[in-house]
Amino acid sequence: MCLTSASTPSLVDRLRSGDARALARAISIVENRRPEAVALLKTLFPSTGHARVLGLTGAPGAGKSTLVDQIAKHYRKENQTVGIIAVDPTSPYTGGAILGDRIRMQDHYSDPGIFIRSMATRGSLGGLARTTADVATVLDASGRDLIMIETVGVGQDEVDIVRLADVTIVILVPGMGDDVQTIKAGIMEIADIFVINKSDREGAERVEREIRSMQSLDIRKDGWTPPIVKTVASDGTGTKELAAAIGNYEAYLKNENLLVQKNVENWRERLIEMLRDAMLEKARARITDGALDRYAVEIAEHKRDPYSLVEEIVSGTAK
Ligand SMILES: Nc1nc2c(ncn2[C@@H]2O[C@H](COP(=O)(O)OP(=O)(O)OP(=O)(O)O)[C@@H](O)[C@H]2O)c(=O)[nH]1
Ligand SMILES: [Mg+2]
Repeated sequence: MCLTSASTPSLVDRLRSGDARALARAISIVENRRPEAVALLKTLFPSTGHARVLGLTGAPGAGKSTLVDQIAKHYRKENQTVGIIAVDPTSPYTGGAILGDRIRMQDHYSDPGIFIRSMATRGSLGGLARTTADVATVLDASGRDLIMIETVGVGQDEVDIVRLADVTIVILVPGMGDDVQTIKAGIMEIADIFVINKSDREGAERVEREIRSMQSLDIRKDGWTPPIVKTVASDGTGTKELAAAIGNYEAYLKNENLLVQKNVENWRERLIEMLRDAMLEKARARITDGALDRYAVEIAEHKRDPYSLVEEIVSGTAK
């Protein structure tokens, strides 16, 4: 791939001008960790930092995609361009259900102001959180005003993924038994805004009470009390209120100068992760598959100890 070329507009130029095909191609390069991915990200990085990033997480079927759709439409009316990343870490497939989801959603968006990408790769190289962050970087460089990341809230992966968002929205629904208790504590803690979707169903008040009682036990160190917004994503009820809540939190972040702090913390984590990947890659490059097998046999037979071996590999003296 040619990143810069005098004659034809380069991928980067086309991407920056908002070309959806160039965007899709750049995302594939990054997602698949192709050899040119790092060069591409280096070139794009200076043009990033302008998009607002919303993270939305919640149980399977909570209505995340439907809500994302409503939020996208809302901001499109304000002429903002939108990029959506739908991540499903629970799915081992890159196709299947989520691909159906993507086709359904993309169909729906004849509007070029909305770009949607699905990712469902548990085995993705370099970790799903990192890949998502890099895909968000590409969307940001393409000039999208708003990036939304939708992920199923089931574990650490989601916590890592939504950490890169400026605003994190946790979506709950009524009628799941002991609703709030069944949601992983880690997910509850990351909410900047709670949404009770499917509020047309019985039990929305109960969920609200549960969130409130949980909040009364735990005051956030930044002093923000996450508001609770009730929505019916399937008919758009509550979208305006949600957008207002998002705006309020963004204003709060700005006034308190918390956005910079959040970004610094996020980059600290990401840097460590990037370093870990880079070091591991370097170490792996030094070991052939055959050598790895031989080392494993030698350790299993107690002919050498793994602690010294690791030190030797790191220092490049392993034999
Ligand atoms: N009654 C009701 N149904 C809703 C509401 N919001 C979404 N739904 C329906 O719930 C189902 C799941 O919605 P999705 O938006 O696909 O949910 P999701 O959380 O994205 O699902 P996954 O991505 O598969 O985890 C769909 O049939 C929606 O039409 C709502 O507010 N009320
Ligand atoms: Mg969905």
